[in-house]
Amino acid sequence: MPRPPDPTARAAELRALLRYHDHRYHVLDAPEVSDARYDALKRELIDLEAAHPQLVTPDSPTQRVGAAPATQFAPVTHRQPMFSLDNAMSEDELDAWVARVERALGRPATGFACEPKIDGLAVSLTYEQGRLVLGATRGDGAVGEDITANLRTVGAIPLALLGDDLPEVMEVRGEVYMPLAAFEELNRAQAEAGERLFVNPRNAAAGAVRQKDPAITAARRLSIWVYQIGFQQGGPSFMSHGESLAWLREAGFPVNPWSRHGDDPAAVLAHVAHAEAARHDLGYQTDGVVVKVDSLAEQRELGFTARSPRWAIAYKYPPEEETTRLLAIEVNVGRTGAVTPYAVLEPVFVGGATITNATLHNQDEVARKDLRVGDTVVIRRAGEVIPEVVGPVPSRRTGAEQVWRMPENCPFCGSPIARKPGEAVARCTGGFACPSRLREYLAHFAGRGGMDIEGLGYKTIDMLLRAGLIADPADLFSLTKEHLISRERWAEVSVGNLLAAIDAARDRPLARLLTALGIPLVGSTVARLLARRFPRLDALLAAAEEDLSAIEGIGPEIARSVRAWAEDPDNRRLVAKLESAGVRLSDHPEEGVDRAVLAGVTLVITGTLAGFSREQAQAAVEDRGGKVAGSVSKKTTAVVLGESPGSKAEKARELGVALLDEAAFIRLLAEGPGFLPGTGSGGP
Ligand code: JCF
Repeated sequence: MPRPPDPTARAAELRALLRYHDHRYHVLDAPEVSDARYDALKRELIDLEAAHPQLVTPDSPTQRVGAAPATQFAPVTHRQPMFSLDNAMSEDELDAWVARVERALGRPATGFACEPKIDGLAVSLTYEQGRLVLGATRGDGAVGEDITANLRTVGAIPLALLGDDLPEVMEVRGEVYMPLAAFEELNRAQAEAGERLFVNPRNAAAGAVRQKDPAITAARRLSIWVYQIGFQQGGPSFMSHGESLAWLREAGFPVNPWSRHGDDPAAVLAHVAHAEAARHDLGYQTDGVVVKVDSLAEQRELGFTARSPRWAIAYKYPPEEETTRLLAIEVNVGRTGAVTPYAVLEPVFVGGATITNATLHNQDEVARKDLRVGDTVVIRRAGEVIPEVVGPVPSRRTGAEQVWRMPENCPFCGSPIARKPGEAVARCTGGFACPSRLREYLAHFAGRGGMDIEGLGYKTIDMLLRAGLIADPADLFSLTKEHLISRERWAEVSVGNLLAAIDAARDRPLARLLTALGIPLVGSTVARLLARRFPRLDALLAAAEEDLSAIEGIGPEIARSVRAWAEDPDNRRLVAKLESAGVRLSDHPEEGVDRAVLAGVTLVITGTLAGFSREQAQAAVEDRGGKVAGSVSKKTTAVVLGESPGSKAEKARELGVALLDEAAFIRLLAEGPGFLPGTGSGGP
């Protein structure tokens, strides 16, 4: 009888087998075993590790979904910035790029690397000694988010690299995407569950990698194509981009098989045409071809602009158009009462997504395009852009098409729809009595930039409206446990959470309340300017137009809009009701920091601060009357240096601009710039 194998050896063997089959399946697209056989191997390893927990290694294929749900993602400063690419929107622009490269090099590039541009999400994967230690989003290119736990669930991402000459550290970049088949299945499941559909695979993938719970990411069946080595320490060195891709493939990464070398621009164009013709048969979305100068020596010679490498360009496919039928024109009523027509279309697949609706913006737009119900219409989608109805195809008209008119009454509440002379938008006059307007208003009021009431999304709003519990936003604050308990899916805990979240919203800073109120033209930036000058709502609403437009950053149009809002009796009633519901209508003195202490000061912040997020640091400066700029110039008062600062620090040194560490920044917030060299009274 054969002896049972030593568990340590068998675990190692199983891990090797699973890794081998993962690679065959995800990277080579050539599985050798059935799913059942693969599952049996995995089961055996899981059981073995359960019996001998000391055998579990972090890179074991059983450890992909391991981490507990994240509450938030930690920031990650990229060791090398993750640049985005310049676009070429036509062959002429591609030619122009080739010419720029030739001019910069003083000779033609020796060759090009072409690869499909994947419409997904750029991520960075860091391997130390061949083990995956960090996975991050691109973020703003300098700082991304740590999504390691989620990326570990992506089967195509190797947890351990193959080969001997592995670098000590290697950062690899790629595009995570959702294959079309997975996307369609996901949306089918969403539809069955009565959940919202994802608009396209890119959005679905973006949502999946930012899940708090890695188990959800795992269920979304993402994949990756790897396209670039970033930071590297030790290991092989490469002469060309193509060589580095070949090495990545050997190490176990999925590298797109459509990657090709082109000797000259003609070969590049031929490949672009070839890839474009095949783009809809790939099983995933591409939106162009990335062309890179292949030689790494030439890449180094070319270098970077402020935004992107000079040695690469993204050639984008032209927008895609389809025709379909305009079945009807219906209207939405938004949070300001604006009535917006939209096209109801016979579903059509264009630009990688099925389109059923498209906004028509306003009445005049429908007339200008001469759209008639029943028309055959051209639909265009360009990349990320929302679908657009380009216009009718008049030659396809039968004569049965109907000219559309704005309805006289709101389809949601029956109130008259009115349009002020000189305005493009028509509005429902029903106020909060209009259920559509109230619903949208509440969603905005409770939303992120506004009162930020956690858990109060459309689902809950719909429940509250259906139950007749709220007739205006202030009614939220008089909800009680008795109102909510034992409604479908509402139990003790969920009710308690919602009421606590609503209660917490009574105490928001004035700027948030102002944003939440939905005054036309008042977004969070304008709201902050208004609240800084008028820390009390009553004073703000009583202020004359001239006083408002005297605030820096507020023009006459915004001033007029605030005045008009303040004079509307419905709005006055709402404010009074919010006040009696205990909502705070003024800023606390501690929120009323010295709002002029940084007047005239312009700061640039670079690197990561320990005690502030970027937004917090910027808000702290702006709350004190200062400005935060994106780049260093002679006008910069000082540059604040966080952890791992970028090139802005060097620029500051060059220009002789003061550099502040975090402690000095905190002092600056408290005291103003008096202590800085060159800004003291009487200083040069
Ligand atoms: O597929 C892509 N979206 C893609 C993006 C491919 C590349 O080769 C890229 C990229 C972004 C930056 N290369 C760089 C350098």
